[in-house]
Amino acid sequence: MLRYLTAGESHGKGLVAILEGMPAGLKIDAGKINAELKRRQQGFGRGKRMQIEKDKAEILSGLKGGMTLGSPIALLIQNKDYKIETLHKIFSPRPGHADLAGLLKYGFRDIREVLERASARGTAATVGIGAICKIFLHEFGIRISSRVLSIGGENTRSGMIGRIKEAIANKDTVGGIFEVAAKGSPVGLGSYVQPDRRLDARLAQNIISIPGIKAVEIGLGIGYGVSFGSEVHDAIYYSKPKGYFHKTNNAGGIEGGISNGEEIILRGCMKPISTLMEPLDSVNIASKKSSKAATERSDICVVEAAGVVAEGACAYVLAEAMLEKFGGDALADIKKAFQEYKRRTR
Ligand code: EPS
Repeated sequence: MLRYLTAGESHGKGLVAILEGMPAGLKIDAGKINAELKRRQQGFGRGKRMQIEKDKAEILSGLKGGMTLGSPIALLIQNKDYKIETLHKIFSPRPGHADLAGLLKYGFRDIREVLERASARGTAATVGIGAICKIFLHEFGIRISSRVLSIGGENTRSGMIGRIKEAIANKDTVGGIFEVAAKGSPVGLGSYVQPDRRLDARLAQNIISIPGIKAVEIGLGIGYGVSFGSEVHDAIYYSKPKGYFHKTNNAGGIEGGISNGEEIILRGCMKPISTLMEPLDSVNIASKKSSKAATERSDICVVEAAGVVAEGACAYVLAEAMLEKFGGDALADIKKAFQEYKRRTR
């Protein structure tokens, strides 16, 4: 089935991703992968690193003449800011980052050795994989988008910009909430028969594994916890031209761990970036004396970029679920199975 691995450090030579299980016969436009990488680099509140990098994916394998071969697709995104061997050591872990737990876990004496791989720089690889999955999903009319819902509790455009400016002025950082929507998913992706086959569980895992994400909700999410059933369950209707349909979508397109044919909607909550230019209390790991946490060049707010990464994660899960349901080694076989299923469920 579909699977992927990534490798790479923030200031290493580059990021690598291998995607295996894409069927043969899919046309890959490298420009589309690079457009997604560019989207990930944007948003008000990004730091200086994004002025250095111009992320571009080199496709190393899996394609001939722009068409997939069914073999593993390997991507390489080179780091312009390659300097891992010469960077200074870090001794004061940042509260909120992987620094201290990672140091103790791996037995390092330099926090640098944790943060190079724990860095959200690695999300560029996820976006590259997600872009290929999006190209696959487009063949079936499935489209994924995202938007920022709020930053620091503000949900108007000027309010959100205001919060980021406030964070910049105070040498602080700020988090927020983004929403991802997938239009055009067929009914029947995922299954209730085992916990690890549930589509909502798989989406949640892939979204919460993006660095900095502390909560995920699907559809009405935690809003269900303050409502009566009669107020929130999506009533079912039928008409000849439409087939079965709902007038509301509190379920966020998933019932019983299965896509129900409505738009799939999920939200992620991103904590404020943990590198603060006015650092919090910490402890020097060499002297064990109190000190302020290390300061590193960083971003102020990356909620918009996190939404782009979450689109990629969502695309990967939906592509995997599509391949499970309609699986085949050639795109033409999958399309045939998909059309047949559409006819049956119409
Ligand atoms: C990032 C690149 C990194 C960070 C950021 C994400 O670059 P540098 O460390 O060289 O500035 O800006 O990662 C973090 C803030 C973090 O805490 O992990 C990127 O490419 O998105």
